[in-house]
Parts: sequence; structure tokens; C-alpha cells
Amino acid sequence: MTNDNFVSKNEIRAQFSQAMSVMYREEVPAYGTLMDLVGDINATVLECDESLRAQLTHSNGLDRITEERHGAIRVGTEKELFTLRRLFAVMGMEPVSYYDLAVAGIPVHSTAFRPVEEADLNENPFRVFTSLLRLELIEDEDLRAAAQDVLDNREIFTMAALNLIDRAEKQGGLSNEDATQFVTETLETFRWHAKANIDKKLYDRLHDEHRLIADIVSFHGPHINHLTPRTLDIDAVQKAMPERGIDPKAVIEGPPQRQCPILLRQTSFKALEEDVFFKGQNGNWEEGSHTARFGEIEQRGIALTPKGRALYDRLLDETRAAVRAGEGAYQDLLVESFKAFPDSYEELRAEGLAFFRYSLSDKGEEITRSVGISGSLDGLLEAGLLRMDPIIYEDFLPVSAAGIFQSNLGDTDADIVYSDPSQQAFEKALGAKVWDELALYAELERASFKACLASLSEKALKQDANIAA
Ligand code: OOG
Ligand code: NI
Repeated sequence: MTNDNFVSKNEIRAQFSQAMSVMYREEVPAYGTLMDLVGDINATVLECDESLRAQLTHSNGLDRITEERHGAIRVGTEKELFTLRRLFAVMGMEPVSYYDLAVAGIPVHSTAFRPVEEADLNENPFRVFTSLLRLELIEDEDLRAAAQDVLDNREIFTMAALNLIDRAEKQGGLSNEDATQFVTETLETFRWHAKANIDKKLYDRLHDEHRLIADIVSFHGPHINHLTPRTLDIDAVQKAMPERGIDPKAVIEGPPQRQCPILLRQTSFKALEEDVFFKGQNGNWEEGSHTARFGEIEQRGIALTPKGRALYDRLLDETRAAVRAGEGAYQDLLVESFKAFPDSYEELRAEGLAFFRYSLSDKGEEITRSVGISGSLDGLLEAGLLRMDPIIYEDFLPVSAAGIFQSNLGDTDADIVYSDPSQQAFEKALGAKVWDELALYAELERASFKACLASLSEKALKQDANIAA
């Protein structure tokens, strides 16, 4: 079979993302309500904000807004993670960044599977935040062994899915028919199962250790635990949620509202308590409940450089420390702290706090030979030959500021602090290295500037040729 007969990875990812969304809407109807709300608010924002519309049009971002979302799953074993990496690769999703959640009191470490190239992100930016349980962090040896035993005896992938992953790897792609079947079969892995794999007694013991451990070990597979559409106005959605009968959490995580949004802000509706059934005596099922699944929204802003990230962490830490000290309302303090974070794109660039994509301005496009092209970035910007647009952050809230998972878990869960991050062990389980997200943004910025220089000098050469002719 030739390459021409394969469906593109972007297409498979788009189909998969769509199928996940449909499945989750059926499983968790409140998520559907949230999607509708986000769609309405995005439409209103785009109607009112000409400049945002222009910016999104310029960066090809307009079409992807309503389609954009991420999801999250949690797996129990190294083998499961290894196969997931292969599964996501079929859809052009690669592991980006390492998140050590142990510092936030959660016994998992994670990565996000997502497209890496800009063109692929623009076609479909679906990402899946994927966590691996670190059973070795459970101190109770007996409990650890019991959990390990349950995990070793489950198979989270269908036979057909495994065969199709093999085939995609061997052939270098999938035919139309195979791709359709691949989406159907892989969806099974992420489906909700109300019937647990274990009895209530073991569930309770796992839950007492950490509710995330119970969520990972107790069921047949890594059910999708939330999906998150991107909104253009998170404050408006947060405010409107109750009007549509959904119960939002109290605060929006991440930075405060700004003229120039940075990283991302997230909020969610509270996880639902759902009926589940535990293995009982003599093949009977015992009724119980489990709380894990929710809906989330996010608003994305510009990607920060390491310097910008450090400033972000410092200001957020300051706010959290002050709130712990009981000095006032979180949101107000956050706004106050972040006054120290420059809020214009010019300043963010000049101080090296954020990443930008450069392109030729209208003036740059019309450059004549008399304008020198040997200028520095600063010089070319000053001369008005370049246009700069924010590079949007494609990843997750930094754990260093304990922002991640915070929107997803009750505050009471952060009492145990595990240590010893282990990126090496994670990558060994994964069977690959994770991409360094900061290097990806830096490269994008560098390449965009290089392309500007190349086209400016090409224009100048053409001018030379015209003059010579
Ligand atoms: C994943 C949490 C990470 C986000 O948006 O920060 C995440 C989880 O709860 O399993 O999705
Ligand atoms: Ni999320």
C-alpha cells in the first residue's frame, strides 16, 4: 500500500477527538451543556472583539477554537503507558513535557500527548493529559501488592485496537477503513464502566490512601475523566454556569484576567458523584458511589519563556502564601500580585518574558532596496517591517506552582507530599523521551524570525536583479 492510500494522522486525531466528545456528552450530559455555553460565549466575544478576530484569523486560529479541547486519563502500569504512547502516535500525538505531580501530593507523574508541529496543531490541537500511577509511593506493602495484582490482571485495550496499532506501525499509516475501525476500537479503552473490578473493601482502602489511586485501580480501564473546551472569555463562562444549572468551582486557576493573557486559566464544574457497583459475594454486585468525572474550560494565552515562567511562579506563590495566612480574598490578591507582570506585548517581548511569532508587516512586504535588511530583531521591529503575534501556550499549568490538578481535586487531598520525581523512570516506561516544551516554543520563535530574514533578503535580491536588468 502506498502512502497516498493512508488517512492523515491529523484526520484520525480529528475523528478520535470528535468521537470522544460525542461519547463524553452521552456519559456526562452536563459536559454537553457546558459545550453549548462555551460556543455561545465564544461567538459573542468574536462578534464584539474585532482585534481578537483579526489576530485569530491571521494565525489561522479561528477555525480551531470551537473544535479545540483536551482530555485527561490515568493509567496504572508501565505497560499500559507504553501501549498508549504507541496508540497516540498513530494519531500524530507525541509526549510533551514531564509533570511531577508528587510535589502536589498526588502519587502520579504525567505527560501530555499532543501534536508538536504548528501546522498539525492548527489542523486539530487535541491533547490528552496522561498520568501514570506511582504505586511505589504507597507505603502499605499489603495494599500495594493488592493493587498491583488487580492492575496486572486487566487488559485495557481491545484485541482489534492492538492489531491496528501494530499494523499502523508496520505500514506507516492506516487505510480509511482501518482508521475508522481504529477510532471505534480505541474509544473502548476510554469508556466509563460502572462496574468495578474489585470489592468495596479494597476500594475503600485504596480511597483512604488517595482517591486518585482508587480511581485508577478500581475500574476496567482509564476512563476519560474530563474534557475541556477552549473559551475566549473564561470569566463570562464561569459566571454563566449556574444559569445553565451547572455548579462551578469557586475560583479560576492560573493567572488573573489581563489585557494580554498568559499561559492558561482553568475552571471546572465539580466532579459528579456517580453510582457504581462493586464485586460482592456469590457473583452479586454491591452498590456504591464514585466521584471522578467533571467538565472543565480553559482560556489560553501566550507561552512564557523560562524567565516569564519564573516570574509567574513567584507571583502565584506569593498570592497563595498570603491567602494561607488569611489576609483576604484570593482573586483580589492575585490581581494585586500580578501587577508586577508586564501587561503589554511590547513589554513582554522587550523583557524576554514570552514567545512571539514574527512575520512581515505590510510595510515589510513592500520593502524596497533602500531599507537595510541586516537589522537586528529590535531594529526591524522598530522600522515597522515585522509583525509580532503571541505564540499560544499549548501545554498545561506548571506544577511548580501547584496549579495543575488543583481545579480537579478537593483541597483536602494535598496533605501528603511525596518526593523524588523520576522523569527517567517515566520515560523508560513510556519507551520514549518527552519533548521539552520550552525548546519547542523557542524554536518556533526562532524559525519565524529566520523566515522573515530570508524573505526580506529574497526581496532585496529581487530588487537587485530588477535594477541589474
Ligand atoms: C489531569 C489533570 C491535568 C489539566 O487541565 O490541568 C489536566 C487529571 O485530573 O487526571 O487535565
Ligand atoms: Ni484538564
